[in-house]
Amino acid sequence: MDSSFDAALDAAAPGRILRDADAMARYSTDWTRRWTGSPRAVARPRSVEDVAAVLAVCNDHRVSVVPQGGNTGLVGGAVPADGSVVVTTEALTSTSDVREDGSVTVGAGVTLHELERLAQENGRTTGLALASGASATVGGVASTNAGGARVLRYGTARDRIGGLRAVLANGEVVDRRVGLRKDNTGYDLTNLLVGSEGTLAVITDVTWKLVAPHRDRLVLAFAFPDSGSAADALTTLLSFPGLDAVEWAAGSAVKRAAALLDTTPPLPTDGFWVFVELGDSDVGDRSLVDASAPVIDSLTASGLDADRIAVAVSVTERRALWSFRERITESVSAAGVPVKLDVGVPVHEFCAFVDALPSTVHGVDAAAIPVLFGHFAESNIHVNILPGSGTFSEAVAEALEDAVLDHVLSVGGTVSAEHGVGRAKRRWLTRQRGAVQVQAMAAIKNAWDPHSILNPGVLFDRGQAAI
Ligand code: 2HG
Ligand code: ZN
Repeated sequence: MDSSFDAALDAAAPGRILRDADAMARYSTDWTRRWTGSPRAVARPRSVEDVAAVLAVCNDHRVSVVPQGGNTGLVGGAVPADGSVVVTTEALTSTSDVREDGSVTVGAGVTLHELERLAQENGRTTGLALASGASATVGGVASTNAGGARVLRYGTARDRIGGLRAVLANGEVVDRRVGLRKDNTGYDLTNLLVGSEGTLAVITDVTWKLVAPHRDRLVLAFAFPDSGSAADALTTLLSFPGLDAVEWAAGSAVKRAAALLDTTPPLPTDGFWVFVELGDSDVGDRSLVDASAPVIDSLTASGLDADRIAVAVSVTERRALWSFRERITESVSAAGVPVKLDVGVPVHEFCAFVDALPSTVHGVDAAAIPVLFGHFAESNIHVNILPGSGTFSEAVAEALEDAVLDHVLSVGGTVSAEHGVGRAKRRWLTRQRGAVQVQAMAAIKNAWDPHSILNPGVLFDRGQAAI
């Protein structure tokens, strides 16, 4: 690469380009520690004009660009390709006023927790709950169509995003920030960019549709003896009034979170835990405890022991109970570098799939330790697999992924329910979506990014988006 590129990059965003190895280190490896790369530079644009100028230079010189938000992704979707320029959106932190319709436009670098703070100051809430919300940015959430714990009530990021602004590979700007509630004028570019994982444009601003908050919440946990009894209870669980979330974790996963928290779980950890979160906005004048009582009665009438139910009322109690679910990811990371899979299966396959997972995993590596949890209402299973000792070789990691994902596909599930494809799941994209759909995606990619500079190796093999 000629030095004219470096000079042009410096001129595109003066003072905003990092090349020092130490300064670039935190942009080079992602949170999972499984993915890493060596960028040639990191650009920290402060405005959409900076982003446009950086992209135009990279496009002219055919240098790869890797857009990066909070670097909390789990599929290697924002890890630099070697020799690429990382464009971090962390300095894009503008915020608009909250409008009368509850929408607000913020820079892509605003974190989810900052957006939540802004929402609460204005008597609203974001409707998106991610354990990584302190670091995850709105731009990253948009690019990956993040899900989280409250999808049941508020949908995924896609449902909360009313508009956005993004810079195309050649530096041109697509501005859809206005986010009109009704606007049937041609292709929906906002929804195309949401979930496109940085392969079509760099999202610089997002218009978020805030929602009305609850006045009160209630968190419940149920320690079912096994997955079968939990699955049998799903319809009843989904009949709780004011439902925000129905999550699950194997008892053994709860035990890990408890060890991390240095505390004792309030219920037995032999079986299958379900966590339910309720909000009071739609239960009228009744308290959540009163409103939920009939459903609890029907669960006990169907055979669940009352001493396998925990109810958390105060903020402190709710946080404590919820942390047995929310801190599992952290407890897994503390134990080693896991193979992380995020699969979804049809609801009627959930039980058989979860019960078969240990033998699926042990068929590849008898010492491997599956840690299972996820989003019960969406039949979404976070399959984390820890090595019995040391670290998995790449070959064993791939064999584990193949064994689990083959099973997922054989029952009509998805190899990525909410974390995206990134680099990690690319091998399965054609098997998941079929050649016709992948070619349709590649045609879009090639039209928007003809020199394939944006996030190469994500979704498509590097240089293989061609049709
Ligand atoms: C969650 O639901 C996140 O907690 C992380 O999606 C899942 O660590 C994981 O596998
Ligand atoms: Zn999740």
